[in-house]
Amino acid sequence: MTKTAMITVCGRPNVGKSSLTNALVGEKIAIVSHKPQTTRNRIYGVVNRGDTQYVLLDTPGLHKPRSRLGDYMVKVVRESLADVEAALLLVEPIAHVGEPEKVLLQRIQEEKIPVILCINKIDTLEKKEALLEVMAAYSAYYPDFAAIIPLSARTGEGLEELMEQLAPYAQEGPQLFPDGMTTDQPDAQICSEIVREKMLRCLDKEVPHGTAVEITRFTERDNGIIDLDVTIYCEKASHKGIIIGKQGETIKHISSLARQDIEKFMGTKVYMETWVKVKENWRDNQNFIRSQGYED
Ligand SMILES: Nc1nc2c(ncn2[C@@H]2O[C@H](COP(=O)(O)OP(=O)(O)O)[C@@H](O)[C@H]2O)c(=O)[nH]1
Ligand SMILES: [Mg+2]
Repeated sequence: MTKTAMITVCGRPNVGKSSLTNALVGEKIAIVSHKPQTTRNRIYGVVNRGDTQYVLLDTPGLHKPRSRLGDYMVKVVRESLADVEAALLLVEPIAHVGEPEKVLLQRIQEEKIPVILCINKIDTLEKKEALLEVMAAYSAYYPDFAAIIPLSARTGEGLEELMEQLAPYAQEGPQLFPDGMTTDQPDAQICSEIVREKMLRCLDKEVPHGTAVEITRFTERDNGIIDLDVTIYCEKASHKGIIIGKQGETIKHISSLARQDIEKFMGTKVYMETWVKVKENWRDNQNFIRSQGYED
């Protein structure tokens, strides 16, 4: 590979940034859920095409922060819009430019980054005319999109067109990631994210948003089996009860779903033990969020 391009994927929470990153990388490197604010960190996804390596930066959704963790997530978004070749602004197929889109476009303009508008989830549109209205609303607000591409991270529609549009942004430069490497996330990090994804899927309301997951042991036996100790932190004793569930049913369910995905990802058998601990108001605890890797 002789060319590289760094491309930020940004947008409001829940528009499908992580789904799109996974679809382009061809492997699940970022967790996905139907709840907003699933992604907390910047995650690199690597796509090798011909002589070019594209590095996609999957980012947290831009939102109004209500905790120090939220402040950190918004900072990650800001920083991911500097020193990249181009940005993808991912939007819902709705003919209205909202506040997060306006803020992101302003930032993109300040940094003078070319931006491609990606209208995601077009599989949900019954009438294709609706798409024209979305395009019209966005081009009226921001006439300088380098391209406008309707797509679906779910069905794969439009992804080829998107990759073609990205090609001109590649520049001569050293390969950033070795062949076969699809992300900068260490294995243990992906394992802890998978556990968090299952909590986002299995638990209601604020409970999963107040969780952090730490892999306290990650060892491989001679026969390849991996032993994982997982500690889940939650914000309140009442949340701990909910996560564990009646006779431990909920935590067993979460662990079993997570273990299946981790085994698939690691390609080997995994033994997993899970603990739940209370760490009050950790989302506002600077030292704790730093210890969880949410601060550099
Ligand atoms: N119908 C449909 N749903 C999608 C598409 N892309 C993402 N989603 C769903 O939108 C939700 C949020 O996706 P996620 O990738 O976590 O969004 P993020 O917060 O922007 O990273 C999940 O429930 C996804 O399954 C798409 O192209 N079509
Ligand atoms: Mg995400």
